[in-house]
Amino acid sequence: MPQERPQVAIIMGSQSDWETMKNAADTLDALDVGYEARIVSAHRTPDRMFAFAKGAREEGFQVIIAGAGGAAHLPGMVAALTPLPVFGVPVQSRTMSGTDSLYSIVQMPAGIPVGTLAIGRAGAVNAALLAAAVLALSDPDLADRLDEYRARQTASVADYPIDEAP
Ligand code: RP5
Repeated sequence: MPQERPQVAIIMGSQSDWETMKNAADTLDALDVGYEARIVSAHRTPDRMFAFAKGAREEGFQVIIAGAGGAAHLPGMVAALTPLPVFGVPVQSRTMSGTDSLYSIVQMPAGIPVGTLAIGRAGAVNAALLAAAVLALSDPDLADRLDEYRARQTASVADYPIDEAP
């Protein structure tokens, strides 16, 4: 049954994060999962972040994917303000290759979890797949689509490597 409201919120600290976070959006598109993408900065728009996080459940979101880079406080702060599951994506920063982002997101204190993914594109794709897996627990059609996604992925892997054009 089509969902009236997007179930997943994809939030990011800056427009510059979209190149990475678009991979989460593309993955949710491939699974036909509704989402809304917004820029919500913990540092530059703290009031917007607070309002989003406090209202996310009432807005109908069920899972939040939060990407940020550098001093990446967004996923943890949002997780502190909402009971919804939050998956954090460390965006690859220019100066420290995303290790700063990763450490900022992953070391949450006990009691406020952020499911932290890999740095960059892989993390964004996998955050979307985890979000879909959570939703699939109560959505058998989505569970089927996830199975098909995995099957397509498996079928796309060649048995032998080939020389690629330079
Ligand atoms: C963080 O600062 C954002 O998540 C972004 O990854 C980083 C740099 O932001 P810009 O200076 O590119 O806007 O808040």
